[in-house]
Amino acid sequence: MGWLLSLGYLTVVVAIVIGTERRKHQVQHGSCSYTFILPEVEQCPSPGNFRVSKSLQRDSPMHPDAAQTEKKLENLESATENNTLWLQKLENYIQENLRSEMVVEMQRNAINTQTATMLEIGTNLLSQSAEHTRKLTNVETQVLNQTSRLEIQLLEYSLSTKRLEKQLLQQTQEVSHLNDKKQQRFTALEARHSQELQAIQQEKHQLQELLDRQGRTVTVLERQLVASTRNSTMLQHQQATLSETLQQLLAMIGQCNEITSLSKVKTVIFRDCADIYKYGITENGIYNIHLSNNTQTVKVFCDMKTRGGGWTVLQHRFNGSMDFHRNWKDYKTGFGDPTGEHWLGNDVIHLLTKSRDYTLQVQLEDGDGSQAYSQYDNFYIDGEEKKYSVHAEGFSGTAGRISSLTHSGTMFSTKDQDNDRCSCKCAQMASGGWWFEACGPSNLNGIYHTGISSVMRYNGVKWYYWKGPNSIITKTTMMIRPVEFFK
Ligand SMILES: *[C@@H]1O[C@H](CO)[C@@H](O)[C@H](O)[C@H]1NC(C)=O
Ligand SMILES: *[C@@H]1O[C@H](CO)[C@@H](O)[C@H](O)[C@H]1NC(C)=O
Ligand SMILES: *[C@@H]1O[C@H](CO)[C@@H](O)[C@H](O)[C@H]1NC(C)=O
Ligand SMILES: *[C@@H]1O[C@H](CO)[C@@H](O)[C@H](O)[C@H]1NC(C)=O
Ligand SMILES: CC(=O)N[C@H]1CO[C@H](CO)[C@@H](O)[C@@H]1O
Repeated sequence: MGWLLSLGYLTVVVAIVIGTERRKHQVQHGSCSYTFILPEVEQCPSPGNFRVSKSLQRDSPMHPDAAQTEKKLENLESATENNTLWLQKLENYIQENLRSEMVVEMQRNAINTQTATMLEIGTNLLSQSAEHTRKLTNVETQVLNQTSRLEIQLLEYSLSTKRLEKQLLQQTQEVSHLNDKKQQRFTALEARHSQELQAIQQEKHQLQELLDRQGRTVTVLERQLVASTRNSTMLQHQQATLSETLQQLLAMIGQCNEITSLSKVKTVIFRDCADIYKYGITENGIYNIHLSNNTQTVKVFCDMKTRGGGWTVLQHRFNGSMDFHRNWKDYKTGFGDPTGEHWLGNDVIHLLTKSRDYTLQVQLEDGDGSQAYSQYDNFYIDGEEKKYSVHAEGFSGTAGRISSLTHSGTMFSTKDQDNDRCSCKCAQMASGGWWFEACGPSNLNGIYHTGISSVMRYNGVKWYYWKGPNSIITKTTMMIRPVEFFK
């Protein structure tokens, strides 16, 4: 197609050339050049208003000189026709020549275009390759960048690992340091501990020694204490003997005053508290008395204040500290201390009341603090062979209008000797030792109860006709005084 187009273009060029330059025309085609000299229309004689157009000539009206001119015109026409023909021939020739030339040219053009395209392609390829190289270089730079970055990172990593290694080293060093310190401290501690242990052991030894010493001193002290108590008892004995001698001296003085004769001096023997009182001792306390036909002395409590004084106490209770639920032998010999709660003893009471006529007084106090007494003008008890049978006459007093003491002749009973008139064992039921009948309205040796209660206690301290069976008696005293005390 391109080939046909270029051919067309050439023809047109030739036509224009022909149209503009008639006289001389040169056509250059490749190495050949063609020069044409063309006939000129202007040299021909012009018949006035001549028009180029043949048709116009033909249409114009005929002139007298027209024959000649017509001839000229016909010549011209033929010449023109010849020229034209010639031109046509020429043209044809040229065209033929041209055609072959054109073919070559076309081929050349084609080659040229091919080379151009090839060049274009080459340039394209070159540009593409340049692009590729650019891209490649980009990629390369990127890769390089990445590698460098990686290298940097690697460097950083190595740096950090180095730092870590350093830290590790430092830490291990510190640890080893610490371990060393610990060991040192341990050893120091161990040493201190051992020292402390030794010190403690030494202290222990010292303490043990101290303890031993203290024990020794304690034993020594104990021995001394025993000795001193012995000394004190000895002193008490001495005091007692001294007081006795004092009493004797006092009695002697009294006798001296009475008799005013020193020749009749004899040792005075006190039979009871009344004797002592009569000799001028009017203070309550413990005194020794001598029983008749007996060298033995008996310690008694003397009440020198109550109703004239001179009372020898047989029984006394006031706080329940002494156990009165005892056997026959205890009641026979007596128990307790004359300063506290006690029973003087049936044998002593028998010996006393057999040697003189005695009045018995029973003093009572209850939980409310109210006091009362019962008195028996004549009182004595038999010996053990008659089971210490009681004999009491001449009742009076404030502790009941009826005597609470059992009938005369009632025998004494304890938990181990049942001498009552009951099928039961009163001493075991009512407790204590007493003159139980069956079992009787009194028992001053019963269980010592405290507190106020409406519950009847059969085994309690009892003096029935004073306040009935429910009264709690908190203080009891049985004491005797010779009948002729005030005579
Ligand atoms: C590597 O690439 C980063 C962006 O990805 C850029 O900021 C940096 O400057 C580049 N480094 C080099 C050395 O080209
Ligand atoms: C006991 O008394 C005797 C003398 O009777 C005396 O030598 C001794 O030192 C006394 N002992 C004490 C511990 O007082
Ligand atoms: C003391 O003994 C005499 C005879 O030695 C005797 O007659 C008297 O009854 C006795 N007195 C008493 C209390 O036993
Ligand atoms: C009872 O009295 C005696 C003598 O005063 C005393 O030793 C004892 O501690 C008293 N007991 C009670 C329980 O109050
Ligand atoms: C005017 C002109 O030159 N005419 C010629 C045209 O060509 C023929 C033959 O070739 C000639 O005979 C004419 O004279």
